Amino acid sequence: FNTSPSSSCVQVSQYACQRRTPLQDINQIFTDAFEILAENCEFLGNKELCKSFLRASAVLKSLRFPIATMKDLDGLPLLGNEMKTIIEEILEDGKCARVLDVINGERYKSFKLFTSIFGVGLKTSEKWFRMGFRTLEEIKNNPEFKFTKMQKYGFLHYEDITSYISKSEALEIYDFVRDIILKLVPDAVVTLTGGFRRGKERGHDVDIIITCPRKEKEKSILHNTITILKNQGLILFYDINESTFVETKLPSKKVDALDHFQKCFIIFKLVKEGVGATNIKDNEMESKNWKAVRVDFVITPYKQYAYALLGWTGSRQFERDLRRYATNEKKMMLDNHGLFDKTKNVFLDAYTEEDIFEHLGLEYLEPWDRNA
Ligand code: DCP
Ligand code: MG
Repeated sequence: FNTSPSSSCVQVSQYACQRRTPLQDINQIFTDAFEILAENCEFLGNKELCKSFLRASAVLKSLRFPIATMKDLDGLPLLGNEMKTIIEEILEDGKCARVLDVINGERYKSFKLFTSIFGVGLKTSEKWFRMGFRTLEEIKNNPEFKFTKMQKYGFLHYEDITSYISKSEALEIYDFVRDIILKLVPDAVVTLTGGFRRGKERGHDVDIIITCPRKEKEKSILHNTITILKNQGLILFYDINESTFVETKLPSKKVDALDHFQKCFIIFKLVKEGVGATNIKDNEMESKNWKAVRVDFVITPYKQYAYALLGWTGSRQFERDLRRYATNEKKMMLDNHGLFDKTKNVFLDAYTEEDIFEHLGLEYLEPWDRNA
């Protein structure tokens, strides 16, 4: 797998699902540049160019050697002239003027700031930017603004939510929640997914996926768990989206479509033992003994669990390439709910991620090799 710069003998696939992409990225100087440019395109609504930058970045992330000369790019897919110009400039100067322009640009800076608030997406950012706002203070203190409840709590816990969650914090929450769920439903399956499952040491949220092999038994888990957590005072905010999943519906054609499973977006109160247990008056000198942490719960029927797990493990770019591969190379449709074979006109059952890779004719990749 791409261990040598003389890539003549190794063909690098254009699909991340046919390459191993471990966590360690030895071409980060280039992939960071591409990802900033991609993000800027996303903020500008230029989806095609955004895709091109992300695919180029993902190709470089899969290499097991650092790009040292332009010759090292020979034979690599998805690196057109636009991409090569950027790589060449970084090789020569250690930086790229186009990237510097982006990160110093008003629009990029504002969108970065606005989208960092829980509950604020591209549409709201665009609106605020057009209205002339540039800082969080201007927005927070504007009496005319009507914020959603999510945004209100996003502002309230802004510092905590925008700081990183460590793996040990994620595991602490996961263990705690799993114990509660297993007391409710002993044969429930509770899995820590997202970036932490791919081996990341830090993340921006804790993604937990839940199912039960006994049909329909998963249905009571979410509300009962939330009630218990609420009673313990551990929920700062929550928003439950009920399932709109329909088993007969074909997988979505949109690559980034959200899934229809029951889920809950939470701001969890992670209490740190032994911190801030001072008896000094409420406001003075008291260090806060808890941290607000973003947690997502996703509940799936057992039949869809493997697909949901694969979908929620990510990375986002890995998922996009899996779907693109299924569509273009296999005449199949893949999303978080299932895999439909258009040639045979059937949904393909899968109970493990290995089953899904097999249906797609792909060599199995472990979660830690999916860091595209
Ligand atoms: N995902 C999804 N539907 C959503 C949200 C996420 O299918 N509504 C998928 C896409 C990601 C994976 O779940 O590949 C995890 O999403 P995150 O945004 O939590 O990303 P990571 O966990 O990979 O990174 P981070 O450390 O930023 O949380
Ligand atoms: Mg995550």
